[in-house]
Amino acid sequence: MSHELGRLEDLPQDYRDELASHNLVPLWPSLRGVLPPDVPTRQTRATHWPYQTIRPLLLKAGELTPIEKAERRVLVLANPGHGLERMQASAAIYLGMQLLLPGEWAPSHRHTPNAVRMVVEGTGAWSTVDGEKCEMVRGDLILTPTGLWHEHGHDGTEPVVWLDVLDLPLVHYMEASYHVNGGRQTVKPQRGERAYARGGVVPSPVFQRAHKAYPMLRYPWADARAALESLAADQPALDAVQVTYTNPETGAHCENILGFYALMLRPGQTLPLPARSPATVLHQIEGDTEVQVEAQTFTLAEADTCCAPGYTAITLKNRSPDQPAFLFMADETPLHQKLGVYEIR
Ligand code: 1HN
Repeated sequence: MSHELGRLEDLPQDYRDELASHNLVPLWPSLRGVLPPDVPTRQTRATHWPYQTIRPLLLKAGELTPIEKAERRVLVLANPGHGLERMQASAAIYLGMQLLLPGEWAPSHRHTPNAVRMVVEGTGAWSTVDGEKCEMVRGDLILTPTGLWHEHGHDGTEPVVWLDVLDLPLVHYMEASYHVNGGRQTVKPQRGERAYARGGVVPSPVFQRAHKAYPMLRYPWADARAALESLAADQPALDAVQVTYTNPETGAHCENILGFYALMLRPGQTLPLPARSPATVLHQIEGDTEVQVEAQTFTLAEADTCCAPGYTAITLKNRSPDQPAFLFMADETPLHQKLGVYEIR
């Protein structure tokens, strides 16, 4: 049972002033705020960012701001519950939509926050990560984990857009966020997605392994989609047709802080997801999904993105009676699990 605790105003002003002058604060007036009963207070609000709203504004940014003046030309998907200036989708997740125009180059740098890109639109762009040149195709997931050099270029003819997902809010909060600029990388002939394309059959440890923390950097959508279709076909009773993007050498999450997944909803399927402690981001790769988060309902059209706070149940419904829907999902599961605060309610 929680009872009322003393308030700051209950204390004499001269005592409060004296505490402050010595950099001291009484705990009891703030105790319930930092430790609320039963469920955490969340700033994260369920928020929907339709791509049809973002796209023209992002193309306008392409006219207004040359790449040299931006380095990364991004519109940040900011959660109003946190305040837009904080540029966070949830406590640990940053989201941005990035535009690269034909011929442009976003120069090489590395930084402590981990990033991934989910390719949304266009062909001809590439990201070179740690010397590996990764082609960018719609639905591909490309990792730029902590500390690895990365740069983006575009040899095609149409705008290319991708969704950036970073753990920047957390790393910044930890006072551990910084970057280093570098020169154009030398591309080495290596393609992790080919060596590791066949799940159970991986390069042998002694001979072929690169002994890198991140052996696979590009996860082609064609492979993730095929894995989902196989699962759905072979397990007709399976509700959650979902795959996790993992490190193929360890089976662990592919990055340290955020988790990444692809999900298939069968035609007309409704999928309830239990309330779990981590916040969740959903991005529609193909089809249309109705997303219900507490009292709110969003309809995700192709390339739309939304987020939901932790400790909240989510219900997904594929709106098509005859086509599957495919979603990309990002969440804070590895972070919560490593810190021991992960819960399913
Ligand atoms: C970054 O390095 C990229 O490399 C995109 O494309 C977005 C947002 C915050 C900090 C670093 C990129 C970023 C970022």
